Amino acid sequence: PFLKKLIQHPIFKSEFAPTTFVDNTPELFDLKPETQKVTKLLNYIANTTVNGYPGLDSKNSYLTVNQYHPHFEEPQQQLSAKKILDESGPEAAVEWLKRQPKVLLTDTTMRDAHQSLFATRMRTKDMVEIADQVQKGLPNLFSAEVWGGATFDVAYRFLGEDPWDRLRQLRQKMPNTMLQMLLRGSNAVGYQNYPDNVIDEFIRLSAQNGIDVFRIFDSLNWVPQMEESIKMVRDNNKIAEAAMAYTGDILNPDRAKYDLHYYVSLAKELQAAGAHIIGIKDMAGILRPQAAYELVSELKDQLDIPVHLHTHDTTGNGIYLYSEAIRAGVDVVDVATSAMAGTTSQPSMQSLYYALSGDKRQPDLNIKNAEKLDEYWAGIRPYYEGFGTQLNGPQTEIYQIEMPGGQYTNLHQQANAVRLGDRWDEVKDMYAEVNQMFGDIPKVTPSSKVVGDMALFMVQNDLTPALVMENGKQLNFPESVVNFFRGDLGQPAGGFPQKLQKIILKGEKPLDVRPGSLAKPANFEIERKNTSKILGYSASDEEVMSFILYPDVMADYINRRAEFGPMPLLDTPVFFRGMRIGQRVDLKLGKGQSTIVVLREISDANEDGQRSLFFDVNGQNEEVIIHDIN
Ligand code: 3PY
Ligand code: ZN
Repeated sequence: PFLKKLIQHPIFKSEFAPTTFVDNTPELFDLKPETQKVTKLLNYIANTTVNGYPGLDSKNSYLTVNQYHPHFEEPQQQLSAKKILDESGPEAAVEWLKRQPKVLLTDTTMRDAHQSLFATRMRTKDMVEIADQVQKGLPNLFSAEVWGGATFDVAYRFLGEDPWDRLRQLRQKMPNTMLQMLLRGSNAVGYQNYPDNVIDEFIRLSAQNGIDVFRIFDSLNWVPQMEESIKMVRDNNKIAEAAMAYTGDILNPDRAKYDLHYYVSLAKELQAAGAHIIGIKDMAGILRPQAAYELVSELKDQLDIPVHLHTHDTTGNGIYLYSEAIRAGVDVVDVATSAMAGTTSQPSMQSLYYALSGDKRQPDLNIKNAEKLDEYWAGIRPYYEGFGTQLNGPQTEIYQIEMPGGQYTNLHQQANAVRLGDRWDEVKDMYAEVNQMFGDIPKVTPSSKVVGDMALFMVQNDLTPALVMENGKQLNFPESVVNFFRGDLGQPAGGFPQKLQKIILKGEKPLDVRPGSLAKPANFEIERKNTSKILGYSASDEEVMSFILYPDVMADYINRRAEFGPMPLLDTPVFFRGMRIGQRVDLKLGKGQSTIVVLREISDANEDGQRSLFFDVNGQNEEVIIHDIN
């Protein structure tokens, strides 16, 4: 567009155009916002076409959009949990839940399923496109888990998207379904502790943008780290589900640290702290079916509040353990649609439905609708396959290794990145050894990252636990490990292993209080000023919050957005793979507005490594020059 304006300008057309003409004619740069958007997106597409998408093997076959899209009638309005929550508050919603004879379902397809299957790469577009049909087709869900955990930073970092915007769009499409998020207690949606006023503000904004149910956990099951969040969720009139990270094996006397008594007293503490629901967060999928029966029976006996069970199917026994938990009276279980279920993800909702045929607690699921929706998800899953580990069966070794489903795909990628891909088995075994060195801790974000970082570090440096104890003083431990031993994530049950702590801290004194109680509160006015300066306009509360949580990630996102424009509008195959010669794409920039782009030709790289891509945009020629980094 710039060149076109230049060439068509009357002065330029005349033979008197001075050499300073371009500099002195600023209106050449006044491109209409729509044109600017197209230019930026073309830049993104051209770049991705030539240089690929980070982490994706460009040799994979190109996929085109091929989506099956079901259409359901609006269901007869019934008394949904969402309606009760909005009209009568969280206590009433919980009382309603307690009265339900059938087991209820949380659909994790839009959060944990893709976090655990393909490193959280699912794009907002692919969710929003089907969200209203999920609500219509599955009106009896307890909730849809759609936010939190890793989705927040991955959206900015890898997808060029604003997670707040994702939440608002889903809220709008699913007004009658409770939306749920995973909140890492004092770590919010990050990997470190934040001051209490940041946690409070984050919860207020999440509630305001659409979250109804907050599943709150602490990676060390340390209740003081969860109390502020529970209180704040209650203050916002939303549902506070406090989750216990399940570790060890209550059936195994050799893992006595995490016995039935440990979990029951933890649950009682959380109930006393104000939890509306107790969550059992079996993030690795190691809860044995018989243990699920015993644990849920005991909790149902000893608590006044409902119990919500979460697992991952990594070990292959998900449906069996759910069935035992349902027999013991669990109120809600987490499932994903079949195409996004199994292995490191949640068990399949459709399989669970059939597993409970003839059972009076069989969930109230319209199975035909669920199967039709599944066709949609099956259609989009191939876009993301390149980010997964392609596990094709149960991994029973996880019973020993205890690695969370969400970490499995990620750590594998990290191992590849530091050239330990062919030593992945060693990394996994080391993970279990590090857990014992660290005193046997729950492993879930961020404590799982600490254990993973240490395992990678030890394999990379050919270290054994004995060598660490011997030579530790000379070793430069990963930052996350030092922070953990300093008490920055809080206190593990039974305290830190003191000898190792001394070695790792090299004389530094550890904390023994809640880190948030020492952290300087954020000054939101100063943060707002700084954020607005970077953005070049007055920052929203959400933007300020994102900058507080992830300053570098946000700065990078802002730069990319300035360079590449509205990337979330692109179809997923184009976003990840760019275009092929001859392909035609409709950019759909605004309501009913079509911008048809055809990629005509890609030149060979010149000696500076530059290629020209020739596009046809609504019939006009456009050339984009890209540096080929390969
Ligand atoms: C997260 O914190 O993102 C998790 O999913 C932990 O299991
Ligand atoms: Zn999970």
